[in-house]
Amino acid sequence: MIRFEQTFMDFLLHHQEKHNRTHHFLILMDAVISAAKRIQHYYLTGALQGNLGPAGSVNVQGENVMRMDQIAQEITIHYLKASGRVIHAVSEESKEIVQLNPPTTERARYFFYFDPLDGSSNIPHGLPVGFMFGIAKKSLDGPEDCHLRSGKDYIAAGMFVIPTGTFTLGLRDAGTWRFHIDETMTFVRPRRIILPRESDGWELSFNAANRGTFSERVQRWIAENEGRYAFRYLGALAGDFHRILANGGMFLYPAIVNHPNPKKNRPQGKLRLMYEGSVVAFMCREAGGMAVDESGRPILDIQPEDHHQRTALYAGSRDLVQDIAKVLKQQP
Ligand code: AFP
Repeated sequence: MIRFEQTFMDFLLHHQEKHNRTHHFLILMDAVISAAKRIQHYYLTGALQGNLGPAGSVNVQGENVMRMDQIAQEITIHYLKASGRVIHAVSEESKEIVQLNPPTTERARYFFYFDPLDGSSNIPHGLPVGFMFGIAKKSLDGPEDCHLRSGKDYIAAGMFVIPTGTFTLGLRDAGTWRFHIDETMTFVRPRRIILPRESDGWELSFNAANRGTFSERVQRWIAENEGRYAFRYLGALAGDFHRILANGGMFLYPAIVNHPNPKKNRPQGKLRLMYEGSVVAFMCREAGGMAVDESGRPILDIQPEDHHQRTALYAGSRDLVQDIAKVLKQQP
């Protein structure tokens, strides 16, 4: 007997029909899946094709752009545009908002916030990187002002860990789901992810080399708690958070406030709110967890003032994040 798995598209079709929704979101997600698969193809063959090196330019964040960043950006914009469903996209790779379709057309209804290849330090080695995205929908009731959306306004957020063939998607009020790629390059076998409540397998994930640059209270919290948990760090948010979702614990990228070279301090944090922090926070909430910033405020409540705004991030099992949030809320 041949074993047939439920595909992602079948899963999503059922979800949309169950909730009496249109097929527009399905069409958008088909474009996103096509983009992710094509990026994965370029990444897998990147070492042989000479695509894992620098591109020779600097992005909006002042970071060196890799050739794969450019390829992934071009691929994603192509498929988003072809879907006809996206009004505009905000990408780590583009300072300006990428206008795709006028909001006045009926079928253009989404805003797409993404980092097409997150975790660039892993690129030269061909090690795991992420394609991360959040999706918000235009206001269907009143005039659309295309304002900056906070994470709590997202309708979905997800990440592909490339090239491992795993895809995780959070759907508003409908859980966080994980899919795996099969031999026909189809994402299959939906499995709902709930962050484990038992602390036995919990992990902490942060850049240990930065430890001395965190605030004293964060350093103290780490010193008091780290003995209880395993420690893992890959340096690509999608991969690190993938583990946290499965095993529980917490990913943290705190504000850098005690760097020996004060110019290197990052009191706002390093990660980007709209296409990293809010994406992770959204999946976290739908998996039963939570995420806060350096002041202990829920990430999903932060109203962005800039598309490329940064944030500190503490995301994972609710009890652990609540515990550090208590410390973060205290006056320094
Ligand atoms: P880049 O894509 O700019 O390399 O950043 C990756 C990232 O935003 C995120 O994926 C990682 O969790 C984090 O930065 C790693 O940062 P460090 O290299 O400072 O640990």
